[in-house]
This record gives sequence, C-alpha cells and structure tokens, in this order.
Amino acid sequence: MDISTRVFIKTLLEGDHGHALAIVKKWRASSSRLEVYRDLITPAMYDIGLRWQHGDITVAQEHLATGVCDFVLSQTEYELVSQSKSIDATPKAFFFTVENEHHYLGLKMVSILFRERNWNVRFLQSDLPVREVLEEAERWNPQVIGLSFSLSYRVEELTGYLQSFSARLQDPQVLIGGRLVSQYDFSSIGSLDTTFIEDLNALQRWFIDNEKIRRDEVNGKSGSTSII
Ligand code: B12
Repeated sequence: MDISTRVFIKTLLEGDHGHALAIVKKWRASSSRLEVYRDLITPAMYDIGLRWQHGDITVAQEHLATGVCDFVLSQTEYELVSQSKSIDATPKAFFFTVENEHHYLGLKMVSILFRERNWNVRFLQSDLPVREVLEEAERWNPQVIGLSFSLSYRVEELTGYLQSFSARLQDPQVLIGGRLVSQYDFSSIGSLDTTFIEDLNALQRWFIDNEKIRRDEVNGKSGSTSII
C-alpha cells in the first residue's frame, strides 16, 4: 500500500474531512474518478474493515471513517450535478441495496460513475424492500437496475429480488455487485438479463460494451448502417 493511501486511512480514522478531501483532490488532478475509487478509496475502506475485524480500531472509529468517506465521495460527484437532467432523460439507472444491507459506499461510487457517463441516475441508498423497488421500477422505467450486497447471508434475499424482477419487469438489465461478487460465482441465481460485476474494471468493460450496443441500436434505427 502506498504512502498516500496510508495517510488517507489515517485521515478517515481521525475524522479529518479537510485532509481527506485534499488527498482526493490531489489524486483527481492526475487520475480519473474510477481510479480514485478503485486505487485509493476502496483499498482504504477494505483496510479499515480488517483493522476493525482484528480489534485494532473501535466501532466508533469505523463509523467516523465511513462518514468521512461518504463526504469525500459526495464531493467527487459535485461537479457532475451542476446541471439538472430532465426527470425523463434516458438512459436511466437506479441503485439500491437489498433489505437490511447497510453497506452502500461501493454502490454510491458506481452510481457516480454512471452519472459521469451521462446516465440519468437515482441513488436510492440502502435497505430497500423489494415491493418498493418494483413500484419505483414500474413508475420510472429505468434501463438499468443496480444493486449491491456485502454479506453472505443476504444471498437468499437477493434471489427473491431477482425472481420478482423476472416475474414483474420486462426491460431492465440488472447489475449486481458488492464485496462477495469478486469472491464467489453467483451466476446460477440470475436470469439472462442479470450481470454480476466483480469490480470497477469489470464495470468499465460493461460501460464500453453497453455503449457499443446502444450506438449499434441507434444506427440500426436510423438506417445508417448496412448489413451487406
Ligand atoms: C463501512 C463498513 C460498514 C458500515 C457501512 C456504512 C455504509 N454506509 O456503507 C456499517 C458501520 C454500517 C457496517 C455495518 C456492518 N458491517 Co460492515 N463494513 C464496512 C467496511 C469497513 C467498508 C465497506 C465499504 O464501504 N467498502 C468499500 C467499498 C467501495 O467496497 P465494496 O462494497 O466491495 O464495493 C466495491 C465493489 O464491490 C463494487 N460494487 C459494490 N456494489 C456494487 C454494485 C454494482 C451494481 C456494481 C456494478 C459494483 C458494485 O464496486 C465497489 C468499488 O470498488 C467493510 C470492509 C470491507 N472489506 O468492505 C465492513 C464489512 C463488510 N462489514 C462487516 C460486518 C460483519 C458488518 C456488520 C454485520 C457488523 C455488525 N456486527 O453490526 C454490520 C452489518 C450491517 C448491515 N445490516 O448491513 C464485515 C463482513 C464480513 C462477512 N464475512 O460477511 C466486513 C467485511 C468487515 C470485516 N472485515 O469483517 N459496516
């Protein structure tokens, strides 16, 4: 782990918003948002989890670090929201975590990366029951529904969400991520429209593939491409 990540962890644990933000801004001067999330903030939070697990930091310190982390993430989103989108601008995506799942920082990063790519984004935060998700999906009609889970005992609930989506929703692609997705293969519980994304590199690949498909669809509709 490099020195600036170490210093960043210290600022999180000390609740030093100003210094944490200064480090993130310094990184942003030469790195993309994705790189800052992937190479600075994610490793820092994973390290904090290990320290908590080993009893090296208190629950209060972990909560303090979470608050500072959430603050700096919001700052990285700031310049993307200076112009409001129309409520029905497409493509649309919404993001949430399953019921009783309170880990949402990774999902928040993902929602910001969608915004950066010009998606119309709704970040519904954490702990959303399936009936609320279905109601929102039917009302707002997103092309992508992204959800996250971090705890292994949430897998059964996740399966319930996916079954309800298959039964009730037609269009949306479902993207699933979270800590465990990089460690285990969950593909057997999803339908064809479900994609498990193990990390931000995989998300980057998904963006590129998806943008190509959307371009091809537009070309197909406008008749500007030829099959011959
Ligand atoms: C902060 C934190 C909390 C905070 C969460 C606050 C918040 N607003 O998110 C609080 C204090 C609430 C919390 C509570 C708990 N936590 Co906690 N927590 C963490 C910690 C330290 C960091 C989580 C985090 O933000 N990580 C950083 C993010 C960026 O990583 P990520 O979630 O994996 O996301 C990345 C990818 O997975 C991906 N991704 C994530 N979601 C999605 C979604 C999509 C669509 C896509 C494409 C990609 C994607 O992109 C992200 C970018 O890199 C982790 C340690 C860890 N290793 O993560 C423990 C950890 C997850 N927690 C743990 C535990 C045990 C708990 C509690 C059960 C503790 C308790 N006894 O109360 C509770 C459970 C609460 C609940 N019901 O959900 C354990 C889980 C262990 C296990 N084997 O399951 C961990 C691993 C700590 C540890 N080492 O033991 N926690």
